[in-house]
Amino acid sequence: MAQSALSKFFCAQDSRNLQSLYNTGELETMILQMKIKSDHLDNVQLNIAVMGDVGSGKSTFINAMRDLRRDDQGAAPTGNEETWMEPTRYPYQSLPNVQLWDLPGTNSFGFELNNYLKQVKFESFDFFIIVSQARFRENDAEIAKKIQEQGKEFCYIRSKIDNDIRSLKMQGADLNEGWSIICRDCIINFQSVGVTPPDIFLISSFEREEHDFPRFKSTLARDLPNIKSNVFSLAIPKMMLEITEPKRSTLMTRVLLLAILSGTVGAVPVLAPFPEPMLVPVWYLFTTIVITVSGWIYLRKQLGFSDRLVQSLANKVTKLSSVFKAETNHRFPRKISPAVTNVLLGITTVTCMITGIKHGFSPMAVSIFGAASSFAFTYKSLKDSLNNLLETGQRLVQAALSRD
Ligand SMILES: Nc1nc2c(ncn2[C@@H]2O[C@H](COP(=O)(O)OP(=O)(O)OP(=O)(O)O)[C@@H](O)[C@H]2O)c(=O)[nH]1
Ligand SMILES: [Mg+2]
Repeated sequence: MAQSALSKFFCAQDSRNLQSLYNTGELETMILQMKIKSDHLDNVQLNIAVMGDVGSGKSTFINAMRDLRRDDQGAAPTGNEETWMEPTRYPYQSLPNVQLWDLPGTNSFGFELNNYLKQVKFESFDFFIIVSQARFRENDAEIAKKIQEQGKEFCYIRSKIDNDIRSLKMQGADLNEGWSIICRDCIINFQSVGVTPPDIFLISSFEREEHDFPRFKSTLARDLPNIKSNVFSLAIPKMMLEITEPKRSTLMTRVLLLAILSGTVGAVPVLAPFPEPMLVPVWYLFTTIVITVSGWIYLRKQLGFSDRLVQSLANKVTKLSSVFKAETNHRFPRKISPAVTNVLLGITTVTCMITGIKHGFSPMAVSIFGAASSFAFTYKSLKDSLNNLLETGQRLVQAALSRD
């Protein structure tokens, strides 16, 4: 089920289209096309993982969701002796494009959580249902933490509630109060491990019209669009990586060529020594700056990134301007460091050259040093600029497409 982020949301033709818009510098049109998609995610398939300890009632719950009994054709195998070791997919006909995945019990691989998560391809699921019986489990808390770390959502099902009701009745306890205690206990347990408590449902898979079962089904149907758009937002960085990678490679080759050009031009005094040695640093400085700045303008143009773009998008996408400004301000300290490093590198190089000339180093040696420095300076500055522009483009897309 491993699927690229782009192909999950866009058909092959649309993906190619997005890539070609990006390649031709039409970032704005590309963002608007992605925005249209993010508003219409009806056809996107949602993979819901049903997780929980062995025997917690996952398979029976999936059957109940699909209105099947254990012996019906297509029903998930259930029973105390059944332990299903492979994630298995079951379509949920009540909601289009929703697949319920019956996962092996979280304590069924011997059990090392990270190993388990890897085995079941945890990251490929979009939404999670944790099924737990009788009491809150340590594994439930650990899984919940992992889900929230991914920025995804989940709900918590306390299964076999018919058993709890029976024992409450046998003890003569108040059912409503028993109900509240169970919910409160779950909330406290989630909070104690730093997890924001999810929606909690108390259900019996044998009593599908009772307790919280009907509420669970309607909540899932109601929340589906939000879940999908959250999944879309989370996938944006991966999608952008897929879209930008071919162009990034091409531009990196151009950066290397420009750096070689810069180094070669910087080496001119080696081939034809200047009559005035002090002209060597001036020549170095001039050629390096001209080539680097031209390269930077070229990269910006190639990536279709401009202030006009931000303004134009801000007019079309609500709140984009403020979101973008906030993001930019937030990241400013991190972004300034490569620029400062590059300027310092340039100043140090020129100072070294001048000092070298003053101390009688041969103009040839100074020129070779200048040529090597020209190459290094242009390469580093343009590489940093390229990464910077790609990152800014990505944040722009993220800001334009995220939920308000
Ligand atoms: N009383 C009661 N029993 C249930 C309920 N749901 C499941 N069971 C029983 O619990 C046992 C385990 O149920 P399964 O659905 O197979 O549990 P599972 O989580 O899929 O188990 P593994 O696949 O082995 O991890 C079975 O005997 C079910 O009949 C429920 O809501 N109420
Ligand atoms: Mg099972």
